Amino acid sequence: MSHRFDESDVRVRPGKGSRPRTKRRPAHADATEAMVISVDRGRWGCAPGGRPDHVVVAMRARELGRTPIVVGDRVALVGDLSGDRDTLARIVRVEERTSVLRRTADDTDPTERVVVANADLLLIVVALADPPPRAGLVDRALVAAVAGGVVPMLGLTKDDLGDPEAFAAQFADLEVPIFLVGRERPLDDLYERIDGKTTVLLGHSGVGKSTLVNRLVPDADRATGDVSGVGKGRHTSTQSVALPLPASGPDTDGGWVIDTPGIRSLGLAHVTADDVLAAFDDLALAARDCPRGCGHLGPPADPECALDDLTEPAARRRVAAARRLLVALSSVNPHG
Ligand SMILES: Nc1nc2c(ncn2[C@@H]2O[C@H](COP(=O)(O)OP(=O)(O)OP(=O)(O)O)[C@@H](O)[C@H]2O)c(=O)[nH]1
Ligand SMILES: [Mg+2]
Ligand SMILES: [Zn+2]
Repeated sequence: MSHRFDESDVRVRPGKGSRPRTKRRPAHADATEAMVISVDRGRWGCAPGGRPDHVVVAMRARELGRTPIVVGDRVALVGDLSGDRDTLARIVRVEERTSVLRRTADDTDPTERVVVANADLLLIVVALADPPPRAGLVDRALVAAVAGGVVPMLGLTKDDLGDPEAFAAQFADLEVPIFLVGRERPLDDLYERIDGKTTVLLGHSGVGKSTLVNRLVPDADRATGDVSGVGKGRHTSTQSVALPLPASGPDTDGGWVIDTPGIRSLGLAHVTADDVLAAFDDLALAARDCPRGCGHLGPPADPECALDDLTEPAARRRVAAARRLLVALSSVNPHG
C-alpha cells in the first residue's frame, strides 16, 4: 500500500522549529581514525589508519572521563598528529568494539578489566614445562574467548622440555586448533592462520609469549626473562603492546600480534553460563527448552537440561565440549 504525500503531511510549527536548521555535524567529524597499540600511565600509543609506520602519542580528551581505552581499541584522534617528540594528540572518541577479551581479578570480584579490544584471535600460550602446563587456565581462557567474541587457539611452547602429546590430548574434543610453537619450531602454520588478523597472546608468566612475538615480528625486540620456578615467573612484560606482523604480500597488511603481561589467574566473574552457550548456536537453540535457571551441566545439578535431549553423536560431542567450559566457569578459580 502506498502512502500519498500531500500538503497536509507537512506540519508547520510556528516559532523556533520552523527556522531552517543548521546541519548538525557529529563532534570531531574531521578526526583521524587510529588503532591503540600501547598504553602507559595515561598515554596511549596510536597508529593512525591502523598502519604501523607512524605512531602518535595521545591523551584522553576530558570529555571522555574515565572511559577505558585499551590496546586494540579504534579511536578518533585530533590535534598534533605529527608523532614528533613531545607532541600529544587527543583521543576524542572510542569506537564500538567488535570483540572484548575481559577478565576479573578473581571469580568473586565483579570489577572487570578489558585486556584487549577488537582482537580476532586469542592464542593461549602454554609451556609444556617450566612453568608446568595447567589445563585449568586453558579452559578458563577458552571461556573468556567465547564470551568475548574472540576465536581461541592453543600454542604450545618449550616442546624441547616436555612432551606435547599428553597435554594436547586433553583438548582433542574441543575443536581448538593447536600449534607447536617452541623455539625450534617453524612458524609457517601459525603465520598462515594469523596473517591479516589481530591476534592476542595470553598465558602465565614465563611461558614464552614474548619469545614467540620476537620470532613473529623480527624487529619487535620484546624483552624476555628467566623462569626460576613455579609461580616465580618474573613478569618480564608489564604492558600490553600490539606489534605489526610482516606483510605476506605487497598489497596486504600483515595484521597485528599483541603481547600481554603474564597472568596468574583468569577471573570470570563477568561471564554467565548463557554467555558460554551462546557460542554454540545449536546448543543455545536447544537450551530454550531448559527450565528457568538451568546451569546446563546435566544431572545431578541440572537433571532437566534440554541439552540431554540431543542424541546425535556430533551434538553429544559439542554438549560435552560446552559442559567442560561450563564446569571451568562454575569451579572456583584455584589461583584467584
Ligand atoms: N627451553 C625453552 N625455553 C624457552 C622457549 N620459549 C621461551 N623460552 C624461555 O622461557 C623464558 C621466558 O620467556 P618469555 O618469552 O620472557 O616469557 P613470557 O611469556 O613473555 O613471560 P612474561 O612476560 O613474564 O609474561 C625465557 O628464558 C625464554 O628464553 C622454548 O621453546 N624452549
Ligand atoms: Mg613477556
Ligand atoms: Zn540446560
